[in-house]
Amino acid sequence: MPDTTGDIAESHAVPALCANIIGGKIHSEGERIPVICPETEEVVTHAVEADEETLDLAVTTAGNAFEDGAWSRAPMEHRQQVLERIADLIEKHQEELAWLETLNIGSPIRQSETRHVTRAVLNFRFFAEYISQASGDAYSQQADYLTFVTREPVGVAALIGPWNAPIALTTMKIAGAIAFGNSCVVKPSEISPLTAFRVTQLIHEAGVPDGVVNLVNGRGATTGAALSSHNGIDRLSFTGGTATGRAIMAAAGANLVPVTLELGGKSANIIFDDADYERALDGSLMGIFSNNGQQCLAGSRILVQRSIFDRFVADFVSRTKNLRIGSSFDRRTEIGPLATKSHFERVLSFTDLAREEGCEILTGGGRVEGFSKGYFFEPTVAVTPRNDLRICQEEIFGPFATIQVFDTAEEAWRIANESEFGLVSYVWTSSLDNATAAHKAIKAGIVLINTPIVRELRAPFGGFKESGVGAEGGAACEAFYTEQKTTVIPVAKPPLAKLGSDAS
Ligand code: TXE
Repeated sequence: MPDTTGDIAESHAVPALCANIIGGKIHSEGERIPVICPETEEVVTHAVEADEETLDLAVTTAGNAFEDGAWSRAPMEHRQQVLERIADLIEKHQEELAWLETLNIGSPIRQSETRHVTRAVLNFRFFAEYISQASGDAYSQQADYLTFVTREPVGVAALIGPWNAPIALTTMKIAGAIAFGNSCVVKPSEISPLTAFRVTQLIHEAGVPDGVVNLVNGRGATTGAALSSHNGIDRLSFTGGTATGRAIMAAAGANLVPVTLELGGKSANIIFDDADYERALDGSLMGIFSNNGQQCLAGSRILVQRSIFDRFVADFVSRTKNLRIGSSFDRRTEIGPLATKSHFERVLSFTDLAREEGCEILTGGGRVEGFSKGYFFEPTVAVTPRNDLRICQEEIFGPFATIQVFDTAEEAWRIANESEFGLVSYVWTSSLDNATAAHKAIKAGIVLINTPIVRELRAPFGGFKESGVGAEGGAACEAFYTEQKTTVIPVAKPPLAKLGSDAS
């Protein structure tokens, strides 16, 4: 039986309804979508689906708020203060928001508290600071002319969020969009609307004018599709699966709307025999099992150099068997339930596939015993003979690691790059040659050497290949959420042709 004697997080009120919030007002008419707790399998509340008319109202309201200028033309210092206030409010409600996130998606409460909500606070603080430092360019090389380049907000940003880390990832989009003066329409995943609803309320409480941040709920095929094809939006930022990203980019492209897409991954985690062994082991476990394995940057393909392969596999499996699986509300829990029933079934299907493809499952592969309810999937380790198998090519998005042996650095780079994805790669080595070679050889947007994920908000976060288009981060968001304007002024009176006069 699971042990539930640990430090259980205090419970909080669940919003009676995750309504749409448009122009600062609650809109509760529309189809109800049940919100299910993955641990109890109970419906905890409902989200209200925005139909096409409601969605249209949200986009129009965002556009009007932008034109009105109360936010888009507000002094930078004012926007900065309000962003800081949002961060303060999220911090003040940290326990509540972490609890709601855990209730909604099953992320272990300590991770919700120390990673997800903390990151949401940081997102707003980061952009508050960033906008005060942003600068433009000026060119004076051309005699008699001064040319300067400034940036302006673009208008309405459509922000479509995922369900695996909703508060952390969606607030990155909101903070990035509104910091530069834009309005936005936020659509959280229909699976995980809870924290977006509360954060939108806090954003209003902090003093963002009505209409600047509008929240619409709904399924991807209805509300999401209507939002991405709406001709009133000026930018679209999406985090989610690659297939959905493809559809969204096509829809936005029809209106020439630029997109950023943060999509899936199947990241290699390469361990050389000269690595700091304990740190590599710890980092590899974190890389695949954090957030119940539901993360785009999971180090899901573990590659280990031959001389340490057997030892590493034995230690990795032993630590995996030791992971504390339990209620996500227990602060000691390291693995909680997967977010939804259908996702659980999908992850489970990879167990049969792994066996069919000739992999050896060393631990896990099934439903965790001892729970009468909940989508608990066992942390799983499979040794794979080759990298071209589906098990090594498809994103599983669960606590499911494959381990493969390699001999040389060149072989490791080849395997790492043999993927449609290219989001992240992890490399563990004490050799400077291996580290610099990894930097050059690996085709991924982020290369992490001797560390699990570290999110540097100043730097771009985005994937190569099918892992994405564009990036998020300080300068990347500034470029995406603003338009550049070039202004030319003569500083002398250069001669002009006198067309139509006798002197011409
Ligand atoms: O996500 P979807 P799904 C990966 C992961 C997972 C797979 C599928 O491998 O198993 O994607 O997950 C909205 N127009 N990631 O299907 O569909 C939807 O409502 C507009 C990686 O659950 O991508 C939700 O708000 N919007 C990942 C959002 O897209 C649409 C995070 C994400 O849902 C839409 C999540 C449409 N036609 C899943 N269809 C990451 N990169 O971190 C859906 N949506």
